[in-house]
Amino acid sequence: MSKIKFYFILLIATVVTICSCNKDDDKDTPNVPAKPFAEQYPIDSLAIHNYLKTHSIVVTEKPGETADQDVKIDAILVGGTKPSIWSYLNSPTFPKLLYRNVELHGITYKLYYLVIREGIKDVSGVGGESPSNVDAVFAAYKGTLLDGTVFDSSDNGQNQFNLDGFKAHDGGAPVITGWSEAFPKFKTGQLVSNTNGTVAYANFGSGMMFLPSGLGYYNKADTKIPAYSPLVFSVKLYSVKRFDHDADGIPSYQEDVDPFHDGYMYVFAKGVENKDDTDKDGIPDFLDFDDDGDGYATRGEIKDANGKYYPYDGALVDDPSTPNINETYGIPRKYSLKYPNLPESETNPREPKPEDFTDPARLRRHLDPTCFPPYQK
Ligand SMILES: [Ca+2]
Ligand SMILES: [Ca+2]
Ligand SMILES: [Ca+2]
Ligand SMILES: [Ca+2]
Repeated sequence: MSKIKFYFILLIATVVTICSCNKDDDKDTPNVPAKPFAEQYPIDSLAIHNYLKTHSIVVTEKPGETADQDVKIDAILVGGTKPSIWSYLNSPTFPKLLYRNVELHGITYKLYYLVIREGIKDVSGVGGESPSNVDAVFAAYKGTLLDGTVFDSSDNGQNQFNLDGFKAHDGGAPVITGWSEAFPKFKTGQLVSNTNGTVAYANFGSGMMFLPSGLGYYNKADTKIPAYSPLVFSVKLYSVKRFDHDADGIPSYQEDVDPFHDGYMYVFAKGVENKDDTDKDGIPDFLDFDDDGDGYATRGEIKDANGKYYPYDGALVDDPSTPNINETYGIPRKYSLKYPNLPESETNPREPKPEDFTDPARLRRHLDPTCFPPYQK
């Protein structure tokens, strides 16, 4: 079976299931019957709001050590004066409590997340990257229930968590929906050491997620997590692994083609509008090997005259080994109709000016169904 088909079947099969993140074997604890989501969510929402208003945090600052950005959560006692997590709501400085709306299960979840520290880019351009909801992350985390019970944690930073809603693949484990919805709001740092299986990162993003049970395990129970438990995670986002689900040469996160490039891509039922589906065939671009539906595979449409793939946005430096290609050009707009048989080259005097590579608002040619692919017969 082709890789593309494999991925697509996986997605259809699992897109609305709730996966687990290192969940313990739950054979001994039967699941309780599933309630309507619209019935459970208001209960969770109230509990989460109450939690945010009655708990405070202390963050460990130990750069270079595993404990850096560990979060200690304390209940605020009556008369206590510590700032609640809620006091950081929309704060102009970090920590910042923010939320995003997640449309799922026929309701709108308000997913709160706290950005304690924003991951930053270093001088060489590493770090400060956000995963999309279909990438994988390397992260440390600690999961607690609202009563403070710790049900799971990992701080070695070597486990890969796939946010994409598929079953395990490419060395990563699937995660609960809330992780896929919240991790894109955090940013990565830089690997500074990797000795004897212990990794250390600097400048990584850290924070917390407050998940209603519908974005967690819902009615699935185990010995540590009762059914219908809202979940609190403190997280450290170390690094991101990008996928190219449809193997068309464009990483999935760059197939996030809605006008806002919001970092989220979904598969919807046919007939439901999907802003990340260029040709509206029901298959979003990140799973569609012919994004514009013109009968030519995207993979062939993003090659230059020498059969080399254009980088999506253009590389930082021009590769000196390919004198006829300027790698700082991303995938161009429609191929020149004036000189349809000439390679793009900044050295060829007959070559049209490369303005069609540089306009950031250009419609790249693999997304333009009127663009005849120059290198395919
Ligand atoms: Ca792709
Ligand atoms: Ca999107
Ligand atoms: Ca499509
Ligand atoms: Ca095409």
